[in-house]
Amino acid sequence: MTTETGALDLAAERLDTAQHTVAAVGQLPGGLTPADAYAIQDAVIARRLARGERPAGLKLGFTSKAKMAQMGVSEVIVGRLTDAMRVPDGGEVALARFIHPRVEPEIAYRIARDVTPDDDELPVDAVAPALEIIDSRYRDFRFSLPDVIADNASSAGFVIGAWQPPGADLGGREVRLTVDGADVETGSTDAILGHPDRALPELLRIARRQGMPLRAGHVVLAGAATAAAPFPAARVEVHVAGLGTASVLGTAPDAATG
Ligand code: OOG
Ligand code: MG
Repeated sequence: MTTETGALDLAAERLDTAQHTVAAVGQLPGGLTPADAYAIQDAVIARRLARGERPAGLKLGFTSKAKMAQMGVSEVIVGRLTDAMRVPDGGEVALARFIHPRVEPEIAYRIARDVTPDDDELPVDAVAPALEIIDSRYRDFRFSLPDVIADNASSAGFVIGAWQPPGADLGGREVRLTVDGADVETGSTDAILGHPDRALPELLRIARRQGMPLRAGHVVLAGAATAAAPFPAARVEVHVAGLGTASVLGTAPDAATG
């Protein structure tokens, strides 16, 4: 049975308020189907777009065993990125924007042109190392699969390194996540579904099923290659062998003056 629209709207309002007031909420009532959960996500995104944000792409979640094990979830999910979530490479982000942010190393693909129903694969014109900032709106990052889908897959921010032409094999590359230069997570791009390029058909399949458009210039995040790490007031950097780096500085209010 599907949940009534009124209940879905209420859940969306709760999650949206949690995001922009930076205050965690409890999990949603049980019994939601994945379809209900994506309907809530749609309503959460509609609210953000109504405030002037623009769609910037899509992200996959739980494409690696490390992430599935860390979060106790075992199904690939999709969330939406907006321009308000983007942080320039090498830039700063105030940690006060988030409830309990974590950061993870990712691979980004750029969509070459608007995707149509006739496309049987995603047209990609560039690839880049990337960081994703995730921030569950649920207390203690505790959620069920429908909860996290409804919460836009914990999306909160993203950083894209220098775009490069596609073509080189992105499989089997070492991935490192560093904080102030020290390794905190290490892994391989093959942790992402066996090969990061496998994220693309998976994304196309779910995006189509859910009616999520993909436009020229949109970013696709393939999913973290390692578990996520807490995002501290420090410089966080992703290093992907042969592909480069992307970094962001988390800033906290200065205790002396604030
Ligand atoms: C959900 C987001 C998962 C990934 O890369 O696997 C994700 C979460 O862990 O809170 O972004
Ligand atoms: Mg991610």
